[in-house]
Amino acid sequence: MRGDTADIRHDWTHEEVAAIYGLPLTELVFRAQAVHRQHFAPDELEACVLLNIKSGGCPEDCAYCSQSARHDGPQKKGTPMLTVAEVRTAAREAKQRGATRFCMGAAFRAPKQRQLEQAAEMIVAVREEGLETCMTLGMLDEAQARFLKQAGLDYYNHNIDTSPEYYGEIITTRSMEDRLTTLRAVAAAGINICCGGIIGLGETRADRISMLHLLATLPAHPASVPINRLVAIEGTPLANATPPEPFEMVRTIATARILMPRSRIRLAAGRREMSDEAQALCYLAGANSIFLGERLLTTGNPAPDDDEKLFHRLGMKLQVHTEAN
Ligand code: SAM
Ligand code: DTB
Ligand code: SF4
Repeated sequence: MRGDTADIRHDWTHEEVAAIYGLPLTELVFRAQAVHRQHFAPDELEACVLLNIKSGGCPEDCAYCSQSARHDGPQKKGTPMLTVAEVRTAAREAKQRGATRFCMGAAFRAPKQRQLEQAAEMIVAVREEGLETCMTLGMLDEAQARFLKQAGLDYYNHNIDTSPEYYGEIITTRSMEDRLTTLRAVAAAGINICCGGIIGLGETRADRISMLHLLATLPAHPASVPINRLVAIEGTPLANATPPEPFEMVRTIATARILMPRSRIRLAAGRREMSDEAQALCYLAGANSIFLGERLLTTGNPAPDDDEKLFHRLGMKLQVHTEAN
């Protein structure tokens, strides 16, 4: 067992994770909320804003993604990287909107040196605007991770996406081991890890349990754990995937909260497609982070006004300060 407090465990067994996931929903949510309150205020949400700094034309074949050059999705073709000035403007707007973290995504398999240098300039600009920085640029080696750390990067997002068993049905152009290698490089550079997955890819409950088990048995729990609900996109192999049952999202989030008590669990992509009631259950189950703003990377997110109304109805507020701002 490792970790800084007695309730942080890295030795969860598969059976334990399955037993938690399968509890009666009322019991599961109760336990998750009890754990949540030991570490976080129950009425507070972290708000992150996403920006696609390089869209489309990606050589990878992730079956869910609109940006793969291998599918006929809306972002099959690539566009150039944004300028630092464009990124700064978007970060300023995000800050005004109440976000504390700015997450920049690029449709890369792995960044080239010139692209890393541009990313470094963006990190500096976003920090100057008073926001935490997060990037997701595909695979990194240790030298690349150290370079981003030196530029001031706070978080790196790299998801495992699904279970090791189901992974090959979703992505064939890079392996789960490749992903774990990048996560090790990011951790070695001292960058906080943001790592989660997607629900609704056609996986089974056993796959969801296995994905959670892998996340919770990493050498350190990811500081942020995004749980995405598949946004089904026309032209991708998963365009007609059956939407996940809302309670499976709730169970996944509650189990993540119990397994990784100090991590920020993010109700990530897919909120626009969820009812207010389903979202509220996710917050009750321990989700305490969201993407704010009308855009994700290539798809829509709830309108900020609608979010404000919902959070008001639920009596929830956005987190105001972080260490970085
Ligand atoms: N290209 C980089 C990579 O994949 O590592 C970074 C960007 S990629 C879009 C980041 C993550 O967003 C994916 O790993 C996946 O978990 C999530 N994602 C992408 N498309 C999605 C979709 N349609 N629905 C839900 N989540 C999605
Ligand atoms: C994550 O876990 N979800 C975000 C972020 N990390 C990069 C991406 C969601 C993308 C949703 C589909 C789209 O907009 O293309
Ligand atoms: Fe490329 Fe990332 Fe989309 Fe996969 S998820 S196709 S790596 S942009």
